[in-house]
Amino acid sequence: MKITAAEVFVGGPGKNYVTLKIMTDQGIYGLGDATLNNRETLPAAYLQDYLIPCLIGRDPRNSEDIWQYFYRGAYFRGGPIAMAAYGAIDMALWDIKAKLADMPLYQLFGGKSREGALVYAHAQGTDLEELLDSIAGYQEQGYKAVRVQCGIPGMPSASYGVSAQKGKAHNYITDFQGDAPHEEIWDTDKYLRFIPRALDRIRGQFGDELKLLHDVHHRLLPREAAQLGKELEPYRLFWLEDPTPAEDPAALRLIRQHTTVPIAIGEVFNSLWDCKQLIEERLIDFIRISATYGGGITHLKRIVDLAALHEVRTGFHGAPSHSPISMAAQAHLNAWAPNFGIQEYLVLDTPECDALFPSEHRVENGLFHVSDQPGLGVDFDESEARRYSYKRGFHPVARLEDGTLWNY
Ligand code: KDG
Ligand code: MG
Repeated sequence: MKITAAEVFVGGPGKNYVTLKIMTDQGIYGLGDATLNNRETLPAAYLQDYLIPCLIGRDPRNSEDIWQYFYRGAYFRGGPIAMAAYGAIDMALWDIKAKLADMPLYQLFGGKSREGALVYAHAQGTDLEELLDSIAGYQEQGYKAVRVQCGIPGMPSASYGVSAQKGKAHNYITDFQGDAPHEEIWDTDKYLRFIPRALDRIRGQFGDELKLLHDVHHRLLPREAAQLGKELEPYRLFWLEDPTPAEDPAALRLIRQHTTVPIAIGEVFNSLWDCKQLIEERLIDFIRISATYGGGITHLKRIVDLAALHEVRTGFHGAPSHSPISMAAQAHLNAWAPNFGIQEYLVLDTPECDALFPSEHRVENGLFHVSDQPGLGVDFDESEARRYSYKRGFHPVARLEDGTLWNY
């Protein structure tokens, strides 16, 4: 069996999805996602200029060897651009392998460990009242876990994960389009004063059963994060995400000495080597790396296995940064992983997105039910894809009130 051709498409409904399609001489094709949020053209160029030419003629069933060939063969290691490109190839090869086996992908890992995988939705409000309404809305839809992000009283601009305008839905994609990064102002003291009060209200109103998550988005110093973790303990968070910048394990050691709040980190990681120390030293409770930036299924599965050895559970990134193909790759891992924790899930199922990526994966009552179609269980409609073109976007930039650049 041989790879005969591969093509990259960039675009989508409001989002520059980077979709790879690998064709074979047996008529079976595989799909992969290389969407690197707000830097989408870079993995696309890497695929087109360097990787696809080396794929043609290879046996697509040798996904391990192909992964090693690109990873080791590049000489330079890792990085989100390269790992997103290897990740897309790897997903497409597993898609082909499972289609050849005529099985849904999770069967190749060892079958299902659960019928539905717990997901969390994103509740947000420019103020607490709006956030409470947003949480209630998700609870009514059956969600059992909700991430809660709130505008901070007195903060000069919107805080992370919150719409700039009351009553307006926050859209991570269209809000970030434009020719330069939008700038936000951040004030740690105001944030630290308000968040415990907000969690107190939320727990009081929604009771003990609803799982609550909160994303600090890398904005605190280690001592501040330790203080916040301690203050939030009575509200029994499912997790506190990215309390400090992910690349500093020593910060987490300090936080761990002061609080038992569960910690989730890893959405900015792109290799096992980024995750290894945090997992082995049990500095985190959930690993957030994604199939796209994490080099695809082959590499992500190694991380999941390492995490299982250390009682770290999965909580894969699932912002609309990634396409439904990557979500499907993660859904198959989630169905199997003995150490599955939760899956971030932002509703992507607009009619336009469904038309571009048809699939039978579905979320019901807060659980992700993986499709039983052979392969990844997602298709890609090329004629739909031709309706879309690339639009540049940027992550916002955060500054302190005096102008000092901070972590977004
Ligand atoms: O590209 C960055 C976004 O995907 C990120 O800001 C979203 O923090 C995020 C999350 O938890 O989904
Ligand atoms: Mg996050």
